[in-house]
Formats: sequence, C-alpha cells, structure tokens
Amino acid sequence: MKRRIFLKKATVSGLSIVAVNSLLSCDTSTNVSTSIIASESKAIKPIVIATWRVPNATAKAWEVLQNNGSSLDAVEQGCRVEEAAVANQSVGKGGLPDRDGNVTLDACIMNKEGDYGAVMAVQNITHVISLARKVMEKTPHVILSGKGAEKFAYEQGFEKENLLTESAKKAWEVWKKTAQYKPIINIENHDTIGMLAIDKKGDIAGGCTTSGLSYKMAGRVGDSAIIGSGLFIDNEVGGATATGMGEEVLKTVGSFLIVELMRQGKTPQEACEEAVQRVIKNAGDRYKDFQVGFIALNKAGEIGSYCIHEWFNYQVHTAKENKNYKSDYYNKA
Ligand code: SD4
Repeated sequence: MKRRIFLKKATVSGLSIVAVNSLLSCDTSTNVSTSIIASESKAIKPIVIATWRVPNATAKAWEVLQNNGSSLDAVEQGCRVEEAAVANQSVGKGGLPDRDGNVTLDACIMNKEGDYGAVMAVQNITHVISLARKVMEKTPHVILSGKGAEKFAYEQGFEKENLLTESAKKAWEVWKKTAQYKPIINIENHDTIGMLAIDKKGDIAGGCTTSGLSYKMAGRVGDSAIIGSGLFIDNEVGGATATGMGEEVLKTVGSFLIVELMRQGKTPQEACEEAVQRVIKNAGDRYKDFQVGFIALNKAGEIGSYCIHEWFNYQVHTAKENKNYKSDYYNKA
C-alpha cells in the first residue's frame, strides 16, 4: 500500500499526530491508527486556549486538567467563569440584550467522541454551556432552543435567574433612543468565549458560549451554538472556534473548514488564515465592516489564530504560562 506522506515540517522523531493522521487518512486500513499515533507522537502536553482576554477562564480550565479532569470538564468549567462574570457583556449573565430587552444565550460543546450538544436563544439560565452538555449527555437530541431548552434546564435543576443587569439595561435604554441596528461589530467590544483544551490523556474538547450580537432581532441565533461554525472538534485532528460576526462564520462553516484543512496537513495558523480568506472572499467589500476571528489547536498542541481586523486576541494556558496573545490579522491597509 502506497501512502502519501505530508511531513512538511515534522521530523520523524517529532512526528506530529496531525501529520500521522494525514498519512493514515490515505491508507485504506484504518485500524492501525491508534498504535502508530501512540508510538510516534510527542509527549502529551495539556493546553487550554480561548478567544479574547480571559485569564480567569483559562486558569479554571487548567486547574481542572491539573486535577486529572477531562478536556470536556475543563472547557465546561472554563466557560462557566465567563458566563458568571457580569462585566463581560457578550456572555452569560450581564450580556447585552436583544432589541426587545431580553438577554438570550447560545452555547455548544463537543467531546472527544465527536458528540455535540447545543442550546439556542435561551433566557433566564446563566450556565448555558452546562445546559448544552446536558443536552448532549441526557437527551436523544443535539439542539434544544428557546422555551424548550429553558424547561429542560429547570428539569435538570438549573436555577432561574435574571440575566439583564442594571448596566446592560441602561445601555439598552440608551440604544433604544435611536434604535439603529447596524450589523457592525465594534472590533474591540466583543468577547464571546470559545475554548479548546487538550487533557493529560491527549484528548481534545471544546466549548463556545455567547449572548450573541447586542440588540439583535428577537430569535436571532449566531454561529456560536452551531456545530462546524462556532466550534468543531475532531479528536483525530484538533479543534477550532470562532468569534465575531456569526452570520459570516455560518456562511463559511469556518471551524469545520479549519479542522478539515488541518486534517489535510495545514498548520493551525495556515488553516485559520485560509478560513478568514474564505470569509473575506464571500463578503466582498463588506468585510471592512465586521470582525471575524478564529483560533485553532491541533493534537500536537500547535496553535493558530487569525482575524480580519486588528485587536482580536486570545488566551493560552500551558504549564509555562497563562498569557494573552495578539492575533495576526488581514486588514493591514
Ligand atoms: C454571534 N459570534 O452570536 C457571536 C458573537 C461574538 O463576540 O462572537 N461576539 O454572532
């Protein structure tokens, strides 16, 4: 059997899992992958990465990994930190409302088995990342939305909470005076959290949680809860997650695209850049008016990030550091 080998950057001794999987993907016998990966891959180094400046969230996720928790537990616990932080106006409690004054949340989660759970347009529940996990683990479905999701939350013991804080309400009241909705994201003022983690066993999981675009139409759902758009995980390859203008991410299924590009041998950085290029190509000149940013992590622990406009950043927690990095970007004109 002839195998095509994509080992552009890896040496044989430092063979990355991605490269091995690219190699294996062209082999018709699929049962050999685990042993080859185990014997030739680098030592597993746990890692957590997340969109935006979220050191408390990555620290929490890291703590879970250090206590031998799974990557799934880590991303859930990490995302919960931002959901509870009322100062973050794009996630969970304290999120800015839709144009009717209701805070509605979207979230999804994926595990190493490729299972997915999501909730959309949920009111009165802070920890929608945990609710998404419940959907994944306790129902025969993958998505619950609106009232049905809320009802399920109460059945699962979630608390009813008012998510509209005084400051979010004030901001909405100011907005209502003109009630102008320009689908333009202030590129420095949004911080949906998308998080990816690799645990001590080398398994990857991801989560994404948001209150979506402020002053959106009631019922609007963005990319963050949609598999392949706001988040995608494949435990053979890696994961990716998105932030920014959800409509544009949805149209290009950006996170899935990135994972598939990594499967073909691209680095996470190359894959993120290609996904942003795809968004720009699709949007034409409109790209000047919105932000989209991606982060990606492959199974070798390599990171990528890219966005359209300056000032997207991301948080990385390794054994060495919990550090925020500025992302490279397209629009340097
Ligand atoms: C959405 N992608 O609902 C989200 C918004 C976002 O930081 O990322 N805000 O479209």
